[in-house]
Formats: sequence, structure tokens, C-alpha cells
Amino acid sequence: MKATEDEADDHFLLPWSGGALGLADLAFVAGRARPMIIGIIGPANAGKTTLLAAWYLLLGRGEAHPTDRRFSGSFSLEGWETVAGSLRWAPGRMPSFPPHTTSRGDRAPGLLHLSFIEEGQRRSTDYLFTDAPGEWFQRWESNRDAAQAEGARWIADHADILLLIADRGALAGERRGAARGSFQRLARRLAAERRERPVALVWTKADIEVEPEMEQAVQQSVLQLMPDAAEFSVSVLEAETGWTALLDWVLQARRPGVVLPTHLAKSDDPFFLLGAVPA
Ligand SMILES: Nc1nc2c(ncn2[C@@H]2O[C@H](COP(=O)(O)OP(=O)(O)OP(=O)(O)O)[C@@H](O)[C@H]2O)c(=O)[nH]1
Ligand SMILES: [Mg+2]
Repeated sequence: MKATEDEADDHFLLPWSGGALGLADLAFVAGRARPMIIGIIGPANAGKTTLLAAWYLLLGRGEAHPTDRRFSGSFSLEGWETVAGSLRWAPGRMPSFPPHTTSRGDRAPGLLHLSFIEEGQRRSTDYLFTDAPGEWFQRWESNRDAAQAEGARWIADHADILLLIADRGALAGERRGAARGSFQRLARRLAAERRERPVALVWTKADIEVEPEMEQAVQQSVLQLMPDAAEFSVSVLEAETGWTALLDWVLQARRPGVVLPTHLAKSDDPFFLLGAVPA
């Protein structure tokens, strides 16, 4: 991936190190304008980290071409390399996958940063993608206030765009009944928490066949509660699946017109420093 010269000044000459960003780094990214936060919500093993890794690799290889936008830098290249390191796949061949995301008792997700510049614009827009362990959402789906679901609550509170992951592997597997029940609880929780934010149902592992009744039940559980939800399917075994379409949708989604009260900037939560910066 290569940034333009302008953007290189902007991004790459900063003395930045480290992997994914943490909460304390948010104010730094938000120095330009409030970034868009993309919350990736799904159970353990659903393919959330793989989704991020695949985007990074496809962008790096020039195989994902978001409409009217160019990649223009990242503050978390090391973090991207860490998630993508094991996913160097060739079309049609089973890749090795990123390791399970561990929570280490964290209270907020790892954040991976990308910025894109829209054609004809001078300023780029920052995007932060959450990479959170599925266990957080499995606690949160049945109890919003569950202990050790703090990170899931953080995402539900702060994300601007929400991706709800449906794992075709789990929904086709031996424990598919339990996987469906768990997905439906998660969809209900998300519907209760989403406010007007854009939501997409994202089927991962599209190479795996799911019974049509199962597919319909899952789809319905989302559409009944969130009729405006978009829908995408992706698979790392099929590079031509919806990777670019989903990325396009994310990059074009707009946050609902919420104006954060400025007194939030005095909060102890570093996220609210973002409220102090005009979008
Ligand atoms: N068949 C198939 N398997 C996939 C695909 N993507 C991911 N997987 C499998 O799903 C597993 C879990 O993927 P991850 O991306 O680690 O899942 P995660 O949602 O980040 O999981 P946690 O970090 O545990 O919450 C991988 O190790 C692969 O075995 C895919 O496109 N097709
Ligand atoms: Mg993960």
C-alpha cells in the first residue's frame, strides 16, 4: 500500500509504533476529525479478525478498489501486519488463520486504523475497526450488563457503524441449533442498542453450505428487527465474494446526525475527547 506524498507527511513520518490502538490513542487519531468507528460484533471463531486481515491484504495487493476512494495511510500498520500475518492466502487454497483474539481482561477492543481519501477531496477520513474477542459478545447477548462484557458495551456505545457477523461454519455445524439461538439473541441485543446507526448482516465463510431454512431464519431474525440492515457474504476461499462491496458500504455509510454535547470532553473516558473535535 502506498500513500500519496501529502498523506505520507500526514501519517507516516509520525513517530508511531505499536500494534492495534488503545483508548489512550484515540484522541491522537481524532486530532484531525472524529474518526468513524466500525464495530465488528459476532461470537467466538466467527471470522471477525479474518475479515479485517482479508481487507488489509486485499487493499495491499490492490485487489479491493473502494469506489471513488483511495487508501491514504494507517497509524496501526503493525497491528494490521499482526492480524494479517498468518492469512497470506492464495485463491482457492485454505490459508492459515489469525490466532483467536484474546481479551487479557481488556475493557475496550483493539482498534485498527485506516484512512481513505475521497476523490476530489483534500482531507482524508479516518476509520477505526474494532477487533474484539467473541466471548465478550456471548456474555453481552444475554445480559447487557454482564461482568466482563464491558468491551462489548464500549463497542455498542461508541461504534458509528455496526457489522453483525453470522458464521456459516457454526450455522452448518453439529451445534447449529445453539449457534442459531446465540445469533438471534445477539441480533436482538444489537437491535435494542443500535439507535439509528447503520447495520450490516455479514455472512462469513461463504464457502460453507448452510441449510436454506437456517439461512432464512437467521436473515429474518435480523430483518424483522432491523429492516434497513444491509447484507453481505464473504469468504477467504473465494476472493471474489463481497469484500469490496462490504468495504464500500462501510466507507460510504454516514453517522446519524448526532451532536455530542461539549461538556463530554471533560469526561474521564478518553473517547469523549473526540466530542471536543468538530467532525
Ligand atoms: N471455511 C472458512 N473458514 C474460515 C473463513 N474465515 C475464517 N475461517 C475459520 O474461522 C476461524 C476463526 O476465525 P477468526 O477470524 O479468528 O474468528 P474471530 O471471530 O476473530 O474469533 P475470536 O477472536 O475467537 O472471537 C479461522 O481460524 C478459520 O478456521 C472462511 O472464509 N472460510
Ligand atoms: Mg478474533
